[in-house]
Amino acid sequence: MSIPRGWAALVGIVAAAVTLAVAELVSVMVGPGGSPMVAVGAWVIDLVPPFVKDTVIALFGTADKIVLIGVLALLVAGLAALAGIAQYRRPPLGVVLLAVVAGIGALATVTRPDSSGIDALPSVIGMLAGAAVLMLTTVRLKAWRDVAAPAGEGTPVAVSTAPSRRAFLRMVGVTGVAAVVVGLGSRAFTAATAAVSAVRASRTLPPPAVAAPPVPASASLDVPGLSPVITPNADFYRIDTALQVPSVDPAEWSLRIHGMVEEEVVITWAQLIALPLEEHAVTLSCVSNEVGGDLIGTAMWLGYPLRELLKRAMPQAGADMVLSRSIDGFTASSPLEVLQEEDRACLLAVGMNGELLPLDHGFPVRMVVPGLYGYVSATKWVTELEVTTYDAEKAYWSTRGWSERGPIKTESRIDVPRSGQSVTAGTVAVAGVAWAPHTGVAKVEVQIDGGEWREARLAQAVNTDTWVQWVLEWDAAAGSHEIAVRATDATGYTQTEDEAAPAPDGATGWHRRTVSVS
Ligand SMILES: Nc1nc2c(c(=O)[nH]1)N[C@H]1C(S)=C(S)[C@@H](COP(=O)(O)O)O[C@H]1N2
Ligand SMILES: [Mo]
Repeated sequence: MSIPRGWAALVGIVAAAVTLAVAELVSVMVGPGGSPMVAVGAWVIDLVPPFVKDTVIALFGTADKIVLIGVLALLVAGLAALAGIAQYRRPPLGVVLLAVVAGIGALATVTRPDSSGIDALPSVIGMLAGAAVLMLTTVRLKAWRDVAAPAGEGTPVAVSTAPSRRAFLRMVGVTGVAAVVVGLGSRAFTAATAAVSAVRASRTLPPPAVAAPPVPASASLDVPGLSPVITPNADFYRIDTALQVPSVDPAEWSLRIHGMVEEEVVITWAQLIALPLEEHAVTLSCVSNEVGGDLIGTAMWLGYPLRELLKRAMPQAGADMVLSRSIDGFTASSPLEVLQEEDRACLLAVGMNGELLPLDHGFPVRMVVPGLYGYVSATKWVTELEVTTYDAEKAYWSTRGWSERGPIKTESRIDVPRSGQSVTAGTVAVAGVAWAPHTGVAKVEVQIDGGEWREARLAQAVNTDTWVQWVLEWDAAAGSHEIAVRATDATGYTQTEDEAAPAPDGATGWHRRTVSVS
């Protein structure tokens, strides 16, 4: 008895299903641009000549995309069957074929507009998983064949093929079912994100009742390579514990304020955006930011002051903390008195730089607190504020060794010249940003090769809650030079030279950079 070729083809199809499923799973994490299926589909749509497109649309109407997916699926299944047979007959030919097809998927993902290199990751990881399945299952198939029709003379009368057949079928069945479950599950996840993206796109940002003054031109120094005063949303750092960005429909969103309050307050999206919203520029920083790091950005936030909501709830005596909770379970502990300060723009924010919050920055609603690191204040996808005490509750990162309170430390960073950049002797602009959120930067000084500290020129601060740009014209001579920077804030505190790691409450030290001038 010989093993029908159909089994080898099935092995190929299961391996391809695993490849696609794993690729979908990984693209849940790296972003929808990583799905090879979607990217190849889009690629084909771009590539086919218009008359083919028109014919397909004429024939199938709005089902054209389903037809496209169907044709692609048949094509992939055919190639996969071929790969299975090739791997069975002439290993590693099947794996090579699989790699080529997955390679096309990877190429399609990275050549899409606004894609990045990381978009190839799902295809590559999917390919590795598929190749492993292809090789291992082919080995099982051969084990079954060898028992069924052993090489050499004679007919095996007493050898049962059942165990090796069962082992093979089990492997094919389990991996096949797993691939379908994981693949469909991942797609559903991605589809939920797509649905909320569509909801977001269909809504407009409510106008501010209290608009921020326009960012003055004098807040921006004209130095190439310097971080812009307002960080575009697309460039804004993102930090959270969410493997998949939560999909929260604003129509279903509400915030509940409870705990040590006289009056429990529940507010819906419609109620929130009907309130007089305020606009305020705030620099947000991550406590994990290393000296010189880029986990910091500044945006124009639009939201309603938390202090006003807390006034409605009327916190009880003895409460000293607000534990904000995200829909995904993340929590942050902010000092109650900070959120109640009359002159601090602690916002329940819905807008970021003139747009509704992007999904990964907390859509529909997040917190923004000037002067506090994000982990103790900037809860995204926030749904709950519990008024409580530091004694009673610990927030997410505080149970993992980070400080319970996290005021942002005064720091400064050199943006240009960049590390390793070759600089021509003569006048060189040394420039960067400095921040002391909710305090304000008073002075920035630059030191070259351990010499005198020289005062940099500060741009105008947008407000005391934002970082400020600085520049120093440096007459650079040939050779290697070390540049250091330090800021002094409005309280008169000058950044310490002592280097501390980010844990438990923020890095310290002077940012230094070595540049070679020729
Ligand atoms: N739901 C939720 N909110 C969160 C976090 C998180 O992990 N989950 N991380 C916090 C941390 S550590 C930081 S630094 C800021 C980052 O906000 P951003 O991603 O918009 O820059 O979000 C805060 N809010
Ligand atoms: Mo953070």
